[in-house]
Amino acid sequence: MKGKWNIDADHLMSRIETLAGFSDAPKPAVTRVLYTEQDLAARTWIKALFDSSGMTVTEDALGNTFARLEGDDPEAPAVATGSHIDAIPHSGRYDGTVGVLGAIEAVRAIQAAGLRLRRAIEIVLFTAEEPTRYGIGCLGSRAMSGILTPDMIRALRDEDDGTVEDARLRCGFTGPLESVRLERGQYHGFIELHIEQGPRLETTGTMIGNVTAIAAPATLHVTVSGEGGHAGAVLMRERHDALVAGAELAQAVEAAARQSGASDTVATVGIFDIHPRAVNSIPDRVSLTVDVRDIDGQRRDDTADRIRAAATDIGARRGVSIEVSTLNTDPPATCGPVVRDAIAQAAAELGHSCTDLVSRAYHDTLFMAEICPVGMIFVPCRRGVSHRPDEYSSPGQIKAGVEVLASTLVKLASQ
Ligand code: HGY
Ligand code: MN
Ligand code: MN
Repeated sequence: MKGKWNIDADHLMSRIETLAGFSDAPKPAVTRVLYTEQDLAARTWIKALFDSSGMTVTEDALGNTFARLEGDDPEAPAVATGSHIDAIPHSGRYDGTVGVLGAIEAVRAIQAAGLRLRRAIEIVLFTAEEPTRYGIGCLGSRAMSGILTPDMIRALRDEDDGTVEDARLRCGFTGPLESVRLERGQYHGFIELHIEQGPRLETTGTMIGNVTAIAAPATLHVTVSGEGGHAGAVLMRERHDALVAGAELAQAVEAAARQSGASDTVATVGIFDIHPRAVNSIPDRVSLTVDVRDIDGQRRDDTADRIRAAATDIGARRGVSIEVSTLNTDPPATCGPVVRDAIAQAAAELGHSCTDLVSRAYHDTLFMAEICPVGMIFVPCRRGVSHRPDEYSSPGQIKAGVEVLASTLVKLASQ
């Protein structure tokens, strides 16, 4: 049944544009990093939207923000939805924001329809889905799941050696870190609306993606230490050049992923820092971060092992020391029937084409899966582009996603 909901797509798109304005990058790019002024200004703006929706708003010790629309049965675990509003440097305006602003619009449509629901609906604005500031993704949901403990949070540092503690308290997010963790069963189910960040929906002409599984990342930190020296004086046969060793390792990262034999295995060197970075000095130290992902945890770990073995071989051959430390190896998540069936029924009732697919990006849903049954609704994005300023999803596509989200929330909140 098409057009069941009265979704104001124009208003939603204008809100996405307003949110994109809270940025440390010139338009059309967006940069919005955890606990920065722009992040806090954006949060304040979102909380005002929550307030004007008549929802009660709470925040936890990391800044995860919860907006609650009460149901008829206060004993029944709520249905949760939400996403993130932080944005990696020089990226787009739809990643995460569609799931937060879309949830607000879905709840508004549900209220406008005058529906009484058994279960409360909670919209969650997760703190720091992106790894930008502290090097680890999904900081807020990872802490909610208990996988990231308070002591592990206290050990995190940003590139200025700043701590989460100092930053969160300065932003007014007080309270013990121990209070962030949510018990299993806290929610009846969690659904995240998100752009696909891949080309599948667009190339198949499908409006809605019903996510089956979420690939999980492992993050390796690599430090290569060589001898450095004068670029003119040290002969080639005497060199222990950290950069060239690091470059060879970067190629080994690509080879390690290709060797898995599965297209679901991906590996990326996203950060490559050089020291002392002087035109006439042989680099004596480089540091790299390696992001390895797969929907199959064992295959991903085997790929990481191949990378470690390559580091040992390169280090021995080139006479440099290579240290590989593991920051995180997260379990992939499976989206269960409780939420997935509701998404499929909602899309069918609304007349939107729908297909099952894997999420190659990770999301807060990955960690919410430790707390309750989860699912994700994907909408197409142009040429699958994301984490770039030209990221785009159309008003019609986002509207369809919000309609399916509204119907899915009603189904789950009525159970
Ligand atoms: O990297 C990711 O998959 C997510 O966009 N943070
Ligand atoms: Mn992202
Ligand atoms: Mn995202």
